[in-house]
Amino acid sequence: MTRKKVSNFEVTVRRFFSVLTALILLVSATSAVAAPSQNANKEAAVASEKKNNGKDSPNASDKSNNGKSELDHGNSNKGLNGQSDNKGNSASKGRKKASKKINDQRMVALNVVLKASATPDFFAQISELGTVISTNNEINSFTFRTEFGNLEDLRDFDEVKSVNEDAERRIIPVVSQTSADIGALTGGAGSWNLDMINVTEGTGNSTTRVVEQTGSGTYVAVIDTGLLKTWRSYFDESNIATEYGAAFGGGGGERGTVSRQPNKWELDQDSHGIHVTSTILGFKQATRTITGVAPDTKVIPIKALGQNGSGWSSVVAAGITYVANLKAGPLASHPVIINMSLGGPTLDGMEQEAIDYAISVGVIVVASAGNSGEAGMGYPGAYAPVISVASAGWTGEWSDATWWRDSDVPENGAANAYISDFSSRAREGQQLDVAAPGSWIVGPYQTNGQLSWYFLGGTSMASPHVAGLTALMMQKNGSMSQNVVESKLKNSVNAFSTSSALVRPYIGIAEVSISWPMNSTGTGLVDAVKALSSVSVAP
Ligand SMILES: [Ca+2]
Ligand SMILES: [Ca+2]
Ligand SMILES: [Ca+2]
Repeated sequence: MTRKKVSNFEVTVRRFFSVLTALILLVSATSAVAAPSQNANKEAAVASEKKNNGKDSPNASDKSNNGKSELDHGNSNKGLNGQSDNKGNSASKGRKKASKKINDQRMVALNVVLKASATPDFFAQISELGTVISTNNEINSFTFRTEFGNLEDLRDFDEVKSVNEDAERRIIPVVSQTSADIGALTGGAGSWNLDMINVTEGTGNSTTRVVEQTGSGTYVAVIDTGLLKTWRSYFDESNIATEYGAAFGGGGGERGTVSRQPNKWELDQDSHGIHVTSTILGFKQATRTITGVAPDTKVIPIKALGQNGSGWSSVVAAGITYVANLKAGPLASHPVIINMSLGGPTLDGMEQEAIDYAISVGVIVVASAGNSGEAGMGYPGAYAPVISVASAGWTGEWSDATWWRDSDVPENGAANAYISDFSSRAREGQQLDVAAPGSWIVGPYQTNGQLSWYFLGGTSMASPHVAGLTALMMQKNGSMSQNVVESKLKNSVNAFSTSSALVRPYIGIAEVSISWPMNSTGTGLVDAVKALSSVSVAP
């Protein structure tokens, strides 16, 4: 018996505190704010509050146990009752309950991370509290359906490293969706964004690359909404690693078990995942090919979010673990990068554990900062080991008569760049690493089932620039670890020397002043030429 003893009084007090926490969570969940946007947008609402982070989140520094031994599946099954809930359980009947009006009996899904594989005795004990509904053996974790009030009881077990509610995750919303008019992007266009980070050079239609690498031999797993079933109209089949495409569903309190859904990765109906993918690979538009950051990489489409772009951290963790297993197995000799243009207001211990596992086997993890502005970053982007990306724009995007597409972005570092007003600022305890273009990024986006292309904004669009750049760096030297890549990216940026700029919101509209604080830029705007020069060729 390794369970810590606590007095009934302490349990009651703790439960009461948990109930207060639950109320705070409920209040903040209903007070979503509209993200500031450059333009009116159908999807601008973002739940931006940080919900009770310190309370339910595991201590990021509590990484003392490195054991990766497997959760004992057989024993865990033996010790569990297999019921969908514990309403009739004798153990729970005997527990002191708080009053119903404060609802600590709410059935929830808790993500539990263990310090190592646990004993049958442990599972026998927790079977009195609820039911294991999913396991993630690689990271010694499971999702447990139980009453919210049992969270502290679980945390009291010595075997438990962290426990928190399964956390909401969703795509980082599009905040400046606008024109579908890309007709003048003629002849294999590279848009301004690739010139700004020095992947291409020249006028708006240039595909002239100024970096040698193209991502050949690398894989980028895009954990997102998956791809539209029309994806072959936008990408060459050779660029999509169909053999590794995967979808994961379920999660959360109401649906429970995380499940693998084999072919659903190419049945997305949201378009977010395909747009993110297009920044990495480039894409076809009619007879044209618009170039991408890493046009020869292979994208592994991972659908971990539902058709409305929302999901759960346990499902994202399953996707991360799946990619890590690919890197530990069939893709051992290839660089593997994860892009996550998604997030939520709290860090989840299971997702954190999955990220740590992925990094430990050599995967490089990149995520968007979030679109919540001053309300702060989302998770997993704000989790320090992750490479997090803010959204930048170019002050030359619009003139009083036309837009950039015939222009050559000047080679003046970040002097004509600005940080998008929606881009999440790093609050205390959050780490924002770099900025990349995230405003007016063109790519496939279907709103009516027909092939179509849109200019979108969001840190969702910024993150794949850095994931693609990471693929170029890893092509040059695939032996680099996460912290080496992060450090090289952060140290090769063009820093922002100003904190405000005049930006024209659209053609013919008067310039407005946009300013940004120091905690919104990371170290600065990524630069592919400088980042790649900082990488030595693998011996
Ligand atoms: Ca340039
Ligand atoms: Ca970081
Ligand atoms: Ca240029």
